[in-house]
Amino acid sequence: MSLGIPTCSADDDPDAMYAKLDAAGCVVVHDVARPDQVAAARTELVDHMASARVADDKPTAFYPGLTRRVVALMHRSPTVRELMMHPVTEALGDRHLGQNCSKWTLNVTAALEVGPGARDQILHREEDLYPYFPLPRPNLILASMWAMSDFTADNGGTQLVPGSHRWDADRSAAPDEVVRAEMPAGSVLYWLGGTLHGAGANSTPEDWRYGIILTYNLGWLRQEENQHVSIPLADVLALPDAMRSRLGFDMDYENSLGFYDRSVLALHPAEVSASSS
Ligand SMILES: O=C(O)CCC(=O)C(=O)O
Repeated sequence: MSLGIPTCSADDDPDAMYAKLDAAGCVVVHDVARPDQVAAARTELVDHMASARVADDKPTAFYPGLTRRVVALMHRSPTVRELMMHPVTEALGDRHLGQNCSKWTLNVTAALEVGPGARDQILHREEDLYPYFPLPRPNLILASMWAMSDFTADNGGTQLVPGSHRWDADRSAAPDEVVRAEMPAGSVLYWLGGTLHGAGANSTPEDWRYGIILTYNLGWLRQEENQHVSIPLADVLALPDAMRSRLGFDMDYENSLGFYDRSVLALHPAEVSASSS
C-alpha cells in the first residue's frame, strides 16, 4: 500500500517541509511558481518544444514514445534560470545536499511533455548515475518537477514510490506502492535521488502534461548535463555570482575542487587565440 505523497505550501516552515520530504522521499509544494512565471517560461520555450522530436514508441526505451523533451534550459529560458534558485529549492537543497558537501550544483534541466497515449516510464532512481555507492545511497541528488500544466493521475502525473529512498537494492515496487503526483500548475514536486519514480502514462485523449525538471547534486560529483557547455560563456559571465556558482562555475572552497584562473574564464574569444599562441 502506498504511503502517499505529503503536501505543503510554499510558505510553510522549511524544516517541516524537509521533514516531510525526508520521511516520504517526496513532497508536493503548492503555489511555488507564480502564474506569470509559468506563462513566461512556457513562452520562452514554446518554439523549442514545437520543434522537439516526439519520441518513437519503443517498449523498452528509457524515454517512452509520445513524449518530448528540451534540455539546456539555463540558456533557453531566463525565467527557468530564476526558478532554478527559488527559496524553497534553496532551503531543501541546503538541508538535503548540504549534509554532504560545502557547495551543491545544478545537475539536469529539461522541459518534458507527456502526450496522449504515452506509457508509464520505467521506474528509476536519479542516483543510479552513481552506481558505485550501494543502496540505500548517501544523499547525492535532490530533484524537482515544476508543473507548467496541471498534473493528474490520468495525464502523465509523475509516478513515485514513497519510502523507496530507504530500500535495499533487492526490493522492487509492488503496483499498489506506486502513486501518481497530482498537482495544479505552479506547484513543484520535490523528490530525493534515491526515490523510485518515472513519468506517468497519459490516457487522456488530448491533454499534453507539461513539466520542467531541475535536479541538483553534490558539488563534488560530475553533473549529468554538462552545464559548462549548455550555456554560452558570455551569458555565464553576466550571471550573478550565486547563480554562476550553482551552475558549477566555481570552486568548492573546502577542498579546492574545480579551481580555475578567473582571468582565463573572462577572456574574450578574440583574445583566446592570442593568449594560447
Ligand atoms: O516526466 C516525469 O514525470 C519524470 C521524468 C523522469 O523521471 C526522467 O525523465 O528521468
